[in-house]
Amino acid sequence: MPRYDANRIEPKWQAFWDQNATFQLPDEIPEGEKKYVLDMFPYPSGDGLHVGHPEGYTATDIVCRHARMKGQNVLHTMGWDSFGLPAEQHAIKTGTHPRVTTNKNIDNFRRQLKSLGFSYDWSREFATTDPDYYRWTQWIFLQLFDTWYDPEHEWTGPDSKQRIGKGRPIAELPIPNDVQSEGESAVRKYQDAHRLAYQHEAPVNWCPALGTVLANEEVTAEGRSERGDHPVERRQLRQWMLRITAYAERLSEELEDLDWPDSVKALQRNWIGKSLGAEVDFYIGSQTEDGFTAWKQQREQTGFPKSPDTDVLRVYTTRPDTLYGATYMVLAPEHPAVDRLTSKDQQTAVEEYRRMAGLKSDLDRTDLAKEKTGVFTGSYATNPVNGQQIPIWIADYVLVSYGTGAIMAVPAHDERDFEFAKAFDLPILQVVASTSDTDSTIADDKQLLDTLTMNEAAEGSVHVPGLELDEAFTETGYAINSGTYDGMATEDFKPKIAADLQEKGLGKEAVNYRLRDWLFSRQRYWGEPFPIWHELDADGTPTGMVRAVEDAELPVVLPEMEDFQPTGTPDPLLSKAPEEWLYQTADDGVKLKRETNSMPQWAGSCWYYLRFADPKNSERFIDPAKENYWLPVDLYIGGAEHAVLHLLYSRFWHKVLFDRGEVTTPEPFQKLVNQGMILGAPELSGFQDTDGNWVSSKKVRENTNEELDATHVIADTGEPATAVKLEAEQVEKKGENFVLADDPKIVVDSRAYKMSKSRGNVINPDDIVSQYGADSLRLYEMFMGPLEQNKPWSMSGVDGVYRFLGRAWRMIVDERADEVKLNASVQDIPPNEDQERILHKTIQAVGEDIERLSFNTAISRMMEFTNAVTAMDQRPRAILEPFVLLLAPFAPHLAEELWELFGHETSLAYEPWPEFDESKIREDTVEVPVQINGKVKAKIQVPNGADKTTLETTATQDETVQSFLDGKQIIKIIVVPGRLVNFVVKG
Ligand code: ANZ
Repeated sequence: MPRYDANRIEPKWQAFWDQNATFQLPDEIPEGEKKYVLDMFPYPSGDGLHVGHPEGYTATDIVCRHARMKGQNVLHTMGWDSFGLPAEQHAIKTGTHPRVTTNKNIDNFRRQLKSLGFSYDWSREFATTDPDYYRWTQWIFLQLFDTWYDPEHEWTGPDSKQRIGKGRPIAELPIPNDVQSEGESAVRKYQDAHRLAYQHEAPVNWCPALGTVLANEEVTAEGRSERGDHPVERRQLRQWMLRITAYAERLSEELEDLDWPDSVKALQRNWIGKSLGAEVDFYIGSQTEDGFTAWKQQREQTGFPKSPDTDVLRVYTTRPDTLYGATYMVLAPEHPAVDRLTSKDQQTAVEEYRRMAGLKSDLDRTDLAKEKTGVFTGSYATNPVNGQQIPIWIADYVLVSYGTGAIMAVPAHDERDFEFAKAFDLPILQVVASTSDTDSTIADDKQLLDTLTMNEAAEGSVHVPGLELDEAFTETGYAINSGTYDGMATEDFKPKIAADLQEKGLGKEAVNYRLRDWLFSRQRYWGEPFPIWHELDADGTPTGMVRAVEDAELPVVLPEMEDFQPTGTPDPLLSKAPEEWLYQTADDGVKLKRETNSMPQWAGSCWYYLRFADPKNSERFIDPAKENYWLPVDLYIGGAEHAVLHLLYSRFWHKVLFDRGEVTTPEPFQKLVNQGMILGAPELSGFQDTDGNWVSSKKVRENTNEELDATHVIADTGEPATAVKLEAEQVEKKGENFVLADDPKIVVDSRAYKMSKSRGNVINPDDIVSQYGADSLRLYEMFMGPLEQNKPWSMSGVDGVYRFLGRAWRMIVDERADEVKLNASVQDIPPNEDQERILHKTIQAVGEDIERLSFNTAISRMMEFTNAVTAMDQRPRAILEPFVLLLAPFAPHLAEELWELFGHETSLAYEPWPEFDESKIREDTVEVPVQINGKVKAKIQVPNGADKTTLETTATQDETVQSFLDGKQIIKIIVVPGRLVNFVVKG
């Protein structure tokens, strides 16, 4: 029986596309227009494909299939982001090499993706774990290593037109004379300190129980490991860092011209966190009036130095207008001046505090809700504007990595400072008021400032009467208690004081970015080895000097290892590698040891889109001509979870390559779309026991074949389960939740949630393919709703599109015949006007909808077509064939099968997309209302597009109209073609 049988049709066409290499691009650059459509390539996890993957992948597949039919050259391919933690964790548990696990998972992903009929050029497939690929990841790292950043350097873009300004990366670093004169080793140190890839002692998350260092993403908000929930400590370790901050300005500003969702642009800008303010120096030299005066005089001469001398603390503030309200200073516990400033009697307290702070993450430290902690250093600084001496504290709410690592604290106007001042009884001085009416200000500043004697402040015993603010006043307003600036509006005061400070050499305007340099080291085996040697002295001790692995020696292939157990120290796993891998002697006789850190998983995904355009090139990471033709990516679709890091990191690498003249576009991804999340079906959300554990309904049902009762135990929790069949009368709605009527202890949650194994609401695409077919899965995922929206899965929805495909099949195929043949109503006759109209309307709508990525509406239009044509006894082939072409991007297997049935011998993949004819869409006749003195009295039928005369004659001759005109005098006839005829009459 030739019913619609996806399981017969789909493997047949998948084999056909494979054998005929239907979607394979030639290696050479084609002629004509290009379209580069990219999916975010997956991490091949052991769980296999998730229904979220085919959502974006179907969308891009439709765009690609449509573009090919429109005659464009389409680059569309797939690969694997296959380094990563899970394969390594599996290796630790089972001893299986991560490569084995990874390859197995890749095979499974490839099989699953092929079963969905995506039109990838599979000849371009690669994995980030292939040495042929990571050879170039290492090469790009060396470009970063070989590029210097000097904030003083004027720079012009590689196209020599694009003026990029100061502080841009340079390939040749000018070496200052004094460095040069110190000899080669000083020069090398100077260079190392200016590289885009540099080494730095940075705090890492060290997890003793797992014996490994964790990435920030692997640490929970509670400061424990995501895996296993073990405590995580902060440790200082030598790390590779990438100087992404050198690109902060461009990464923020150059988002402007991209066709990306506003929300993603906002997230990126926010992450980069550009803020405008000022740097100000507070004097910490001899705390006498003479000392301070001398310092100020000297500054008037020298101006504001590039880097602060040891007699000052430099702060970064976004509110220089609050300078008069600074009542104490705070240094980050790690600030280099702390040792110098700590007085003898405060030493123990300071040391203890620094140790404690080192154990906390930045997130913990800056959490507003956390109780403020800190210690007085025993020293004082002088406020440059008023000579006031204020105590210097250390506290962990100030981060060493932001601004200058030191702040002037203005408790009256900053919430964190306010809480801190309250906790330690430090003075609070209001310097901004909401009104310019200075009479209403509360304090006499003279009297107030007099109360701030050093000792009292240090003891925290100063109470300022009349100034009991309940909370920090963080808004802008007008200056008070600010000397000659009193009464100035904040907006005017900020630039004014910055300029005044600059003139006196005490401060200057400054920009800051929240973005931090990118910590690029991991301590794992399953990552790209760094192409770096450490030089050793005769005893085998590292000298601190590094050198790049020679180009000819790339790739640095991962050593073969069998033991994947963590070292148990913060030493990377690669330090267990065989000696022959680890050590070498250079041509110049220097003993070398390999870098044993590995790169983070982000590295491989930073540039894969470039390699897809030239995946087999063994000479270069990409042929410049191919880069020039294919880049940038025209459409990039993927999950919103990559809105910040992946996109930011790849933009950064791309810009470095651009600056080095290796690529020709400043941005990699022109248009970006985030697909919405597919949530679990509400009916699969499952059950929650009174402890809040989720128990999937599937699990509950699977556990027993019979109806559950109190004697059965819920699989995951061991709790007894009462009857849990989801019958409407058994559940009661309680707020957002439903509870089982006969056992309110079990909550039935009917909302749609993100699919997760623990909730048991995961749908496996394989099951849908075997039950309904890939075309149904594809169509359903596109029909669920707008691409960008989150939407819940529904089995009945799948059933609905499956029935539509069955109808489309029956519209063309004779289901009652013994073999597959055309339906008798399919005839070689010319279509009538109605039939042409519906065809052309569908062509127009589907084409426009695909361009707008509005796939759900396109599918509706095809459903309408199918319903209309199925009702016809005679179905001209001339409207069915184009319909099959419209359906092809969405349900390609079914479309190919029908196309073949129509007698075509080649694939429809490159068949021209049907053209729609505007004239065919127009209805032939239209109905036009006829008014007598503005009231509709009749309707007339006129040919579409009829002119004024025709309308007027037809109306005048219409019987009904004549009956109204009878005996009346026509004064005027108003005709609006296509719209109305109005007779103005008298009598
Ligand atoms: C004085 C002041 C007064 C501030 C006031 C704010 C309000 P954004 O906008 O995020 O750039 N700050 C500077 N460096 C810091 C560090 N290393 N750790 C913690 N806080 C730091 O924040 C800039 C403001 O955050 C700066 O402006 C500084 O406090 C604080 F009414 O200076 B402000």
